[in-house]
Amino acid sequence: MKNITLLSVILLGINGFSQNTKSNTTYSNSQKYQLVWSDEFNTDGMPNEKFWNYQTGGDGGGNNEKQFYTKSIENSFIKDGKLHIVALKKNMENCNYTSARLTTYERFSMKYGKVEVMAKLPAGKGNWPAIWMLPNSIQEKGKENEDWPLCGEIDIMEHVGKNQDQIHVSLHSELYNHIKNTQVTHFDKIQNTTSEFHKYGMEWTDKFIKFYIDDKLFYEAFKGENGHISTNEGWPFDKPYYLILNLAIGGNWGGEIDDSIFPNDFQIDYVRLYKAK
Ligand SMILES: [Ca+2]
Repeated sequence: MKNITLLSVILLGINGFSQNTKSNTTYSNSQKYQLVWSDEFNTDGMPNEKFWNYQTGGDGGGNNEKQFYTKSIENSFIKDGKLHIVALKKNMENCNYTSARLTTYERFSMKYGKVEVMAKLPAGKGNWPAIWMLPNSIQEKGKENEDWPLCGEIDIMEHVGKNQDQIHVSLHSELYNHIKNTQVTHFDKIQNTTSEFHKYGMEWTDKFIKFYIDDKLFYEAFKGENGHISTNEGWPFDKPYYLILNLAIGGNWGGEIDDSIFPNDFQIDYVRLYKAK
């Protein structure tokens, strides 16, 4: 999933808002992490704008997607401890569907660390929920700006409803991206992704990126190995990235849309971001 919407420029670096800095966790390689940012979605109503930025509009996300992203509480709201991103069959400008895309851009970004998102995916042909990251550099104007795919992209979870329970993770770069069909990607079946919550995780250091589902290693890539040359063109993952949660409809990958699936509800129990201790 790519997104080239431009917003105003503020680089927050790895500092940001923190709800809870007390919890510690231990991960697979026994590296210890400290929670530095989280949203447990405990307060009903609109998502907290101290934590989340909306990217709105119907530009198709560079993939010919069919939704119009809004800031309406119809399309994203918190209820009973969960964030709901809801796609609706509703006309908005030139689009036949509405949905939401929330990001931590200008709220929190991180270089290295660990991401954990507990989510239950929406079922149905035509949808395309995603948990992913882009670097601040895609939004910068002027000298620091990097266009996609040179900037890089980290896809922690992608699922298209037409392939039920097939979870994809990907790393995109100038040398490896889906336009050239050279992206670094991995997919596999995970049971009950649309009926149960699963934890989608990513561990990121200056040497590797590893993806986890329910704390089990799903895929790993190492800088400088297997063609991942260590320059920015091959491994653009040494700079601050922000997190994105969205529910796309249709498009080049989402495909044909079954209009009976709406309202289509992507539920997120929590987002937790950690730094290595
Ligand atoms: Ca929660």
